[in-house]
Amino acid sequence: MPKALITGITGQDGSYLAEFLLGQGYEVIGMVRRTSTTNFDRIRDFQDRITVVQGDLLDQVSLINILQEHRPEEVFNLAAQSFVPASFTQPVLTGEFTALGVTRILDAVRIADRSIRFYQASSSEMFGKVQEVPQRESTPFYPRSPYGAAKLYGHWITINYRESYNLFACSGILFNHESPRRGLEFVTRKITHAVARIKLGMQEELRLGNLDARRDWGYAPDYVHAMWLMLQQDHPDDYVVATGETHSVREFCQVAFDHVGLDWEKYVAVDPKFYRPAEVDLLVGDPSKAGRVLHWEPSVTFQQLVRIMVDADVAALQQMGNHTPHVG
Ligand code: NAP
Ligand code: F7E
Repeated sequence: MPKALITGITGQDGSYLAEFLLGQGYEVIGMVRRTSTTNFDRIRDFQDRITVVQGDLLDQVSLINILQEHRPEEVFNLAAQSFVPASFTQPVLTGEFTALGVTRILDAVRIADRSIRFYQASSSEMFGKVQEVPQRESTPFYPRSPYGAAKLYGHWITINYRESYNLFACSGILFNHESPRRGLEFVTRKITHAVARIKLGMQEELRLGNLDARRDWGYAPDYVHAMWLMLQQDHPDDYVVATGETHSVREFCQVAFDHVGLDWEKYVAVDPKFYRPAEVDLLVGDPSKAGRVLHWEPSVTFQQLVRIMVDADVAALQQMGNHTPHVG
């Protein structure tokens, strides 16, 4: 039975990846950081089928100990401070988690077992102020946030450890991917959750920032499959994973409100509070290398994604009644 360690297993991608690996017959070790209350909502359904271990990207000793004790063959480094606005208010902490954290775990791999196959969760945010459209593996980077800069460090240190120590280390440059498990503060889930609340009479207005921003939005379960495929190849490499389509935040609102029979313009208000000090205006990826080498392709269209998320939020709210948080 192959064994994999997932850092960030309590996050959106970690939970989907764990389910996927269990389906492939893996033994799954999930690293969680210690907190005073547990935050296992996304992994509750299969928690009894995985091994949860405590560790933190800030604490290298914990990383070395986990690798030495559990001896995984594959490590998926998904843990990070992943919310771009928080990276402007906590830039140093974001650098510790999202940039130096990658070195800590790569070095733990180097010390514990150099035969481990390693996946690093890189991001389209590294393209930032885009230098080419669409963005591909060879496109020059120009990050526009402390998060993007931290991810770029993580990307290059992964390549450096591959070249310096011959590690099987891959970097997946993933464009935005969403699902009903997306955190409530990210724009897609903020919209679909608000649409459901408005439809059910629990909320009257949705306040958003820049409606003109364009993103290449895919479906998270498709993207964790691509992560796994990268580690099954003969050689380690870096891949863009994207749909190749771009849509604005405004279009996302339109499709989401339309789906429940509402006119988005009556409910959405622009609030400059949600503008960023520097914005990424346009992202659209070219996933042709992932298609050619990994035989990967997205299975869910933009319209389907929006509807999946709205339907899930409506169903969850109907089930939970009025006890859900309102995200401002
Ligand atoms: P997410 O939902 O924000 O999950 C992040 C995970 O990291 C959580 O499990 C969190 O634990 C954990 N974490 C944070 N700081 C940690 C630390 N110091 N030590 C250990 N664990 C820590 O993110 P996601 O959307 O699943 O994304 C997964 C990865 O892909 C992230 O690295 C993200 O930056 C990257 N990425 C995401 C996208 C996307 O569109 N989703 C695109 C490109 C790249 P808690 O539950 O304790 O907070
Ligand atoms: O913003 C605009 C905002 O926070 C998308 C992370 O997973 O994907 C994600 O980063 C766009 C931005 O995601 C609101 O200005 C408008 O242009 O959903 P987001 P992100 O910043 O693209 C990348 C690939 C990652 O790697 C990251 O970890 O939407 N926007 N109004 C808003 N965004 C938010 N959050 N809230 C608003 O009210």
